[in-house]
Amino acid sequence: MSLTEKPQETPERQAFYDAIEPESMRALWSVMSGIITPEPKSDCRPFKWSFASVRARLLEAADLITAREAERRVLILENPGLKGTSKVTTSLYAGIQCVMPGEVAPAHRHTQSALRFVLESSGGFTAVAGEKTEMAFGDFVITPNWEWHDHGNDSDAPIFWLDGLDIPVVQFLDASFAEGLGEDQQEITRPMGDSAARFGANMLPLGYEKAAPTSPIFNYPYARSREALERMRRTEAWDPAHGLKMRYVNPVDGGWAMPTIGTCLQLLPGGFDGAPYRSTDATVYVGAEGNGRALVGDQRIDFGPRDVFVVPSWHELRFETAGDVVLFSYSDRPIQEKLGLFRERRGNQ
Ligand code: GTQ
Repeated sequence: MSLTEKPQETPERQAFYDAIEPESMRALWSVMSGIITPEPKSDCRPFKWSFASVRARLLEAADLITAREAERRVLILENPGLKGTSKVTTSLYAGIQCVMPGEVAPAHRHTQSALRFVLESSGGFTAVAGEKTEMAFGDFVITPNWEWHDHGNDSDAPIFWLDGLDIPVVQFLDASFAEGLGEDQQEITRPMGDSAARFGANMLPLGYEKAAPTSPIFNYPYARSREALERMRRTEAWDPAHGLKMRYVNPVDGGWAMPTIGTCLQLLPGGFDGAPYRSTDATVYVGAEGNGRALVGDQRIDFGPRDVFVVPSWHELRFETAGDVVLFSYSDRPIQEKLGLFRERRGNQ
């Protein structure tokens, strides 16, 4: 028997399939080539959302509903190959959230983990587990699963950020729990900057023991990450496919910052003509600085700052740039690594 070819159908075989169907049975050989494929086969498509379009739609939405009534005023970035599923890739969710001046998105918690990548802010904040943090452009902010979180905007301009959540993973596992606090904002029990001081200074409180799978740092400020890339470029240790690509780490164990979502920041220098690369983790990219081009399979994606685009699993990806480009990205790589499923390939075989 071959994994790639289905045995010939005959009227007798079809009659047999029809007979066992009401008995909740299915012949493996009639479906095997569709469920055990020689290479990843996904409905997820390469696609780009321009920030300008989503931003304009969010401002329209702001006339229709408050953040409080909506709970979260978010436009989901739904992959056109996965219509009706609220997924950006098979395993992950993306949305762009808007909080208008003076608004709050009320406190709630859920078993889904969330990341924020701040796209536009002149004074937004989020509170997570009793601590508030300011959200500035390019900051990567984490909401670990089951922690209370609420968002607000003290400034006089709307704020926008990208939400990345593991909603499809939790849905797949039938492990969703959620509840509201019943109040707009949770009680603040720790001063701003507390977790950055404890865990973000290349030190840990003596005797600290890992208590959760998520990094205890919940804001990785853009200024620090960007500075690291700028200093690294002087060594010119460019990766042919990724330029300079750094992953955000959990300082407690050196692993990914989140258990289900891997996050990275990368710098591509001006004039980059990247080598082809593919991997099994479908990836969501967000422009932070500069304009560039991603060649994904046979598609060409021109992107600029704050645009969001998707590279599906096992699609060849190549980057080209004119000037410097900085990209934030996230994928389900930590899950695939834990399960021994992650694969990558360089070159264009
Ligand atoms: O900010 O808590 O985009 O609960 C989707 C679900 C954002 C949030 C989303 C959420 C949130």
